[in-house]
Amino acid sequence: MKNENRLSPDIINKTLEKMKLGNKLYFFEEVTSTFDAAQNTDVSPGTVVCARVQTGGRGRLGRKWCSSEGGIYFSLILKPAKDAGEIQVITAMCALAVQRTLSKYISCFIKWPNDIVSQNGKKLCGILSKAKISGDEVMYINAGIGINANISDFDSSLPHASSLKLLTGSEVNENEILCEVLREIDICIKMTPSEVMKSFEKVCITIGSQIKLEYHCGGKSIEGKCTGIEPDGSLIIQTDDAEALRVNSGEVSVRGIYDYV
Ligand code: BT5
Repeated sequence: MKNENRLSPDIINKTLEKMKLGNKLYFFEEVTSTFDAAQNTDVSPGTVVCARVQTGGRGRLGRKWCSSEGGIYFSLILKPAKDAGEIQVITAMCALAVQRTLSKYISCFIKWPNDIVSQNGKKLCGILSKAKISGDEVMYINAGIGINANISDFDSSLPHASSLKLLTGSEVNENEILCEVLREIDICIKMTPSEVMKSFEKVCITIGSQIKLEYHCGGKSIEGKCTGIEPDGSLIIQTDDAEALRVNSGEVSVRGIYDYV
């Protein structure tokens, strides 16, 4: 990879100098997960904890996040306005910011609730937000974002994964992408939750699709058509028996009827 395209803490620091988000950057060559690194670091709202490689990158429900060199792995520390319930909106806001950034490179969409996928349904980014809670208080929300920027190959166990480099045929500048995502988050953060969700809906590939909801508890699955998203980020599903369901990302995973998207 060309040196100028690799993550560089000096370049990131210089670019983010005047911004609230990213005002404090912790950069690591390798961590287990940026969630762990953030736990062991003195973080405040706006802090970014970024790593070139994660040896134990995490997805939802104990899934693994492949974090080899060429990806952009970071946690952004955000202070929520009210409570942990906002976590769904924060994830949506980050997804919107990443979709807006990556669409400058390639046509891409949001797959509810936390994936950015290319036109041909390949996953380019995953987002996982966690609340740090002390007693009754939410201390902060850690928005963890992994973007497949310059990864050259993926394990055969990840047939739905791809990277910007693989899909566009050229390397991308990781510093530009990280800084642009933070700039976009800074814009989205000033929007109301319903404004975020309206913009989210416009680029969400799940809406209007026939999908399968896989419940995390009990192994139940239901098919239906996704008709929209509530201002709190919940998905609205119309099932064949005319009953509209509302589900949140803690309850279900979404699959296409025939494929991943
Ligand atoms: C996610 O989970 O998509 C959330 C990923 C969050 C990663 C960031 S990186 C910075 C921060 N620190 C961390 O440790 N994590 C966060 P989920 O929706 O559960 O998707 C996980 C699934 O995506 C896996 O089970 C694989 O099938 C697939 N997968 C794993 N690595 C991938 C990759 N690099 N690209 C595309 N798909 C991947």
